[in-house]
Amino acid sequence: FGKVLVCLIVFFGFNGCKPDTDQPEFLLRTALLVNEEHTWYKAFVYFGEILEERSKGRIKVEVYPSEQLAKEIEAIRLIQADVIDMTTTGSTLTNWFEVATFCELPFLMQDSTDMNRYINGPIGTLMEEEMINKSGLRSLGHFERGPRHLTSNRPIRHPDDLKGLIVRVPNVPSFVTLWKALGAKPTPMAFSEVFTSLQQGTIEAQENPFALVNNAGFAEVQKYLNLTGHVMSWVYPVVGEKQFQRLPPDLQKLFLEAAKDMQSYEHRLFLENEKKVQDQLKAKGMEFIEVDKDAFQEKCEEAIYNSLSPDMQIIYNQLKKE
Ligand code: CS2
Repeated sequence: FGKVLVCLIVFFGFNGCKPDTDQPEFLLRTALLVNEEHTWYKAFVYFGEILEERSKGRIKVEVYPSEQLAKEIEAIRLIQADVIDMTTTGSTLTNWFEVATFCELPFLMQDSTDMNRYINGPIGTLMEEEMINKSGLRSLGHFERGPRHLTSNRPIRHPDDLKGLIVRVPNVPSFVTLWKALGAKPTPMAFSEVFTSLQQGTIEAQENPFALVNNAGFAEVQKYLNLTGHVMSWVYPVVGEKQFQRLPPDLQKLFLEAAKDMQSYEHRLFLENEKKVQDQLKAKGMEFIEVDKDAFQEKCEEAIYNSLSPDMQIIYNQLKKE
């Protein structure tokens, strides 16, 4: 019923009730999981502004924060159903095609140099092809993210401290493998449910980059920021391929150019933000905990490798060798 309601609201609320004169030729609705303060939201708002200006009002973008329009998986499905148009996503796409696992595989990338090599290398090209062919989404570039860290209400310094800890993870298979292998109890859950579930105690921990921990207000319900740095990752801003193909060639060109500018804009904000958000988290009372990273890596590496299909293991070995 929820989904039907979303469709009705989207169709009639934003399309049907407005007088024709208000309607741009192309209205693109974007569902984001972050709130208005996050760099991804700001980047999409900027994208909308430059698109509207450069297309002389032919394209308009609406951006909905905090999973108000749809949770990540639903957003992908609604884009595929041509109900909404854009979102951000990454390794959640593993549910559609396996190679997406490499944009967020635990303990694979070390730094942004590795990341850029992957994105611009054969693996990045393959990912973008699969994205169109298997999930009907077109990549609009990438947003680099800071490393993911574990937050909790008891300090975690070593995998032994994790015993039985209920950790929320996104709907990403490799994350379930990771936390199981480490001795915790991973529970997949949509992002917008995490705050309340932490508050109510149905989950005890979650893991995300500094920026998102801060953005979602987790400092109110989590005391420790354990510096596990277990995953480096990026997300793709994406548009439905069907929706993209509907644009005439002149607007397609303009759209892709504006997307490049959105990526640079977001990257600037991301770099400015990384240090600032750490200070903000400390000011809100979070205690940063040094962890035995090697112990984490050693305990889960084999399980992660074994969870990959033979084809993905070949890619993994190649990436490790580079
Ligand atoms: C987010 C997601 O839900 C979350 O915790 O950080 O963006 C997550 O990274 C997904 O894997 C991206 O597909």
